[in-house]
Amino acid sequence: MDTTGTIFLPPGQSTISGEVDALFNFILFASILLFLLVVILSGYFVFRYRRRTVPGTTYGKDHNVKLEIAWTVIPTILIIIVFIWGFRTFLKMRVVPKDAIEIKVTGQKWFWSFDYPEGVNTVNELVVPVDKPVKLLMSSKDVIHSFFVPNFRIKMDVLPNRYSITWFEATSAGEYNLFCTEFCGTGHSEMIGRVKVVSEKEYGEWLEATAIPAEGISPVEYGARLYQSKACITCHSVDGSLNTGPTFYKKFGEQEMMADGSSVKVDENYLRESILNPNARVVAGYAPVMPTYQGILKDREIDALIAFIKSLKEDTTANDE
Ligand code: HEC
Ligand SMILES: [Cu+2]
Repeated sequence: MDTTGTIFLPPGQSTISGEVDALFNFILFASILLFLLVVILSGYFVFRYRRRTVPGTTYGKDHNVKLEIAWTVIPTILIIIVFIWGFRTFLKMRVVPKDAIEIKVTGQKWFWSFDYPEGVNTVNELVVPVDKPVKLLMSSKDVIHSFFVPNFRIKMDVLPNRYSITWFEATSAGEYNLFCTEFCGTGHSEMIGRVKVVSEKEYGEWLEATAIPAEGISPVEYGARLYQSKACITCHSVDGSLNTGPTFYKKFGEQEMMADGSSVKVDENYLRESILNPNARVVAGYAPVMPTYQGILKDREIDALIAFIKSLKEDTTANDE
């Protein structure tokens, strides 16, 4: 159900979003109305029944039964409505449809990775078909994260040592933001991903193309794709510009200064170590914030990334996409 969005959230693009927004707006406007009623009446009464100069003046009324019943019964009815409405929506959000596609979500410092039943793995990019329920089975490798897709109106904590589950069904194709809303550490706010909603046909094609990626393309091209799909791009540039991590431009074969004062020649083994065990040797001038890709990248993928970094020695124009 598409909605135009609320004053706080972007347009709703999932089957549940219309219901969430309607309930949210109901609570918001009922609260505003009651707030105004109480504040305006209080203000009026303070003025109307202020102490007069004539001593000994009293007013005959000290309570009003009808009024008291009204202000007890009306809020009670409102709260019952909110409870029943909210509980029904909550159940819909909790009970995963049987035919849902199941995707494993892993949160870690500081990115998201997704594992598909077909063996495909992506980083910070969740690709799903439109009009199909998708179940997310989520866990964390380190601290608590929180998976939030504003357009779908779903938000769920992602915990270490335990699975949490949420689901959604996207109602229109497009690209939507994915955030981590656990703001208790430095990097959560940088765990920005995308949810790409595509047609069923495109989804099948994408799975196929991603599952057998080395087919028909060179290791350098494959590496260039991984550089994007595995989120290296968020921290490393290929044109020499500064970022969270050092640039890959003209990196290969260089002599690199480490934080401990030693220097290292950038060769294949050093690159491999930097990807799998980034804190073993930290580049001078940078914080040790690179996540380990141990268990995420396969050997073939590491080979391709190294080939890609090597190719940036001479020419970067081919990788500007
Ligand atoms: C969250 C940010 C971040 C992401 C994502 C990231 N890196 Fe890094 N990377 C860093 C930082 C910071 C350093 C420098 C500190 C260090 O050596 O650990 C670094 C260092 C490196 C180095 C050593 C560079 C040098 O100049 O010696 C290589 C190689 C590297 N990363 C490769 C990758 C690859 C390949 C990916 C994607 C699969 C990736 N990184 C993803 C932040 C990141
Ligand atoms: Cu997080």
